[in-house]
This record gives sequence, structure tokens and C-alpha cells, in this order.
Amino acid sequence: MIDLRSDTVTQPTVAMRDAMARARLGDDVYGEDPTVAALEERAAQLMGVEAALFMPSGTMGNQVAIACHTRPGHEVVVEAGSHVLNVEMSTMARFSGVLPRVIAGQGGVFTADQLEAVIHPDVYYLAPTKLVCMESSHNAAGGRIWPPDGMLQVAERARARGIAVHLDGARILNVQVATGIPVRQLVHGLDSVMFCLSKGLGCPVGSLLCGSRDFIREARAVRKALGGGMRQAGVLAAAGLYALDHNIERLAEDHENASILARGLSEIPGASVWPQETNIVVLEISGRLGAPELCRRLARNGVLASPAAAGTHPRRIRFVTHLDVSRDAVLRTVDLIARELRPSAV
Ligand code: TLP
Repeated sequence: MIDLRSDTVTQPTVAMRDAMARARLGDDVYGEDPTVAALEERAAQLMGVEAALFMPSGTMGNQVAIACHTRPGHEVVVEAGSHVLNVEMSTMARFSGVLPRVIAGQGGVFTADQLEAVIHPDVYYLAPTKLVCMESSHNAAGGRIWPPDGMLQVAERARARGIAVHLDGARILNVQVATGIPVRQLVHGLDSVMFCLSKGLGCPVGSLLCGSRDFIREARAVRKALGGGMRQAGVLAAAGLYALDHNIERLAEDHENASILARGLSEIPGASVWPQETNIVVLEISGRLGAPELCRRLARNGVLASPAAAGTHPRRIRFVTHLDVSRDAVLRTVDLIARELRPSAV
């Protein structure tokens, strides 16, 4: 099987499993797991912030950040296609009691002026705008990178209005590798950043929430309240340390494979491809065959891909490259799709 549904499907390598098996462990709820502590310190250094907290998932990382930056009744500014808005099961309403204020961005990105336009003035009868969330790379926009200058401008405008800034940086290390800009520079000046180990970095589980020491102290309590206190979690953190040592630079291969895939698909009649910047490729198909049917046909031939945006768009398919997908697998995928979309086949 060639599994292009997501970069979450990667299997830990033998070397990663070996690092996990050798990890020194303790009870992290007591603050006694040395491997978790080492990972958190490493993540904080990488992001250029004071502290970090190991999270079971990216969703929990984002939602704990929202809970810490807001109080019930506040508004959170998000982009229309963002993961926090669309794929986290309304958790910001469920757990934090906040309302999303949605901006329709372009390619997942909005401007400082668009932000300014939705910030409520400070009057008692309007909900206070307290947080803005950005996402880079942007999943639903096809792995698009939020241009670093634009991100800085949004953050500065937010800060000038007393609004905190959180980055859903599930794939921010893909952005570092694609742009060549060190991640600590990309996230400079933000109040919190979540990044995932369980995506292109190849870990079985885990994300990190990063920010100031005070923010992380509060986040630790909220994580525990949500049931996210983990015990001998060093066995998972060891995978994270291994990934930060070995799997960042190799993301360039995933980007290269995604670009080969994008180029190959764009040459197929009846297919068009969104601009590809990192490890996600979105294909749009015209003709009689819809995305669900094409995915079924691909699966029968050993290639897994997902209808994009959880199937809400019937003609879009998302492909994600990762460390278990070779160049050869990508070339075979292009050939298969070309065959399936041949006018005589559809
Ligand atoms: N994304 C998953 C699915 O939920 C769509 C995927 O296959 O891409 N932020 C972003 C930008 C994400 O893409 C994801 C996961 C998350 C947060 C949540 O991470 P997890 O799955 O660890 O809760």
C-alpha cells in the first residue's frame, strides 16, 4: 500500500523504537520523567521560548492554548479553513466557552487589516476579542506557508490591541525546511506555538505546546484537567527527541516528492493542482468521476488518499507525502491516476 492519506500514518522506524525502548522513565504527573523534561527543554530551545509542554495530540495543544489565552465569552479570531475551527469538534466552544470570529483568508492567510476589521471595540456590550490563531503550513489550503512578514504584521497588530497570538504550527518545521528560515525566527513574537511530532517528523504520538514559563504553568494544569496528564510518557518523548535529531532536514525529501507528484498530476487532462509549497498536494478533478469514487479506485490498486476537507468538496483529493512514501511510490501514483482519469476509463 502507498498511503498518502496523511503524514500521521508513519510507522516509527527501528532506530526510533530502539530509542523509545532505552528511554529513562518516571511519573511525569509528579514531574519525574527525565525524558519528557529533556524533550520539553529541547522544544523550548528550538522555538526560542522559555518553556514547552508535551501533549498527547495537536488538538489538545491548540485547545489548551485557547483555554489559557481566553475566558468564557471571549472571541477568538480564526481563518475560515483552519484546523482549530473545522476539525477539532467545536472544542473551543465545548471546553473554553469562546466564539470563533471567522475571517475568509486567501490560501489560508489573512492580513493585519482583515484582523483589525473584526476586532471588537472595547465596549461593555461586545464580546472582548482576546486571541488570534494562525496556521502554517495551512492544512486545508494544501500545505500553504503563511508568508513570514505577513505573520509578523498580524502578530504586531494583535499585540498593539492587547490580543494574544497562537500559532497552530502542526507542520511549522515543514515551513522551516521549505523556506530555510529557522523556526525560532518564524515564531518570534508569538505568545504560543503548537507543533506536532506525530506528522512529518514520524513519531507515533505527540505534540508540543510552547510559550512563556507562566503560560506553560497554566497549560500544565489545563492539560491535567482535560485528562492529559501522562505518566511514564518518556517512552513517547524519546521518539520525539529522536525525531528532532534525525527527521527535520529530511522533510525536504517529502517536499521534493510532493512537487514531483504535483507536477505529474498537473499534466493529466481533467486534473488541476493547487499551488504546492510543502508536503501536501490537492488535486481537483473535472469530468464524471468524483473524488470518493477516484479514491475507491486508487485504493483497489494499492494507493490510499483522502477526499479533501473531510469529504466536503466532492472533486478534491488530498495527498500527503511523508517518510514512508518513496519517490518511486509517487511516480507509480501519478501513473495510476493518469490511467484512472483517461477518458475511456471514466
Ligand atoms: N491534521 C490531521 C487531520 O486532523 C486532518 C491530518 O491528517 O492532517 N493542526 C493541524 C494543522 C493539523 O493538520 C492537525 C491534524 C492538527 C492540528 C491536530 O493534530 P492531532 O491529530 O494530533 O490532534
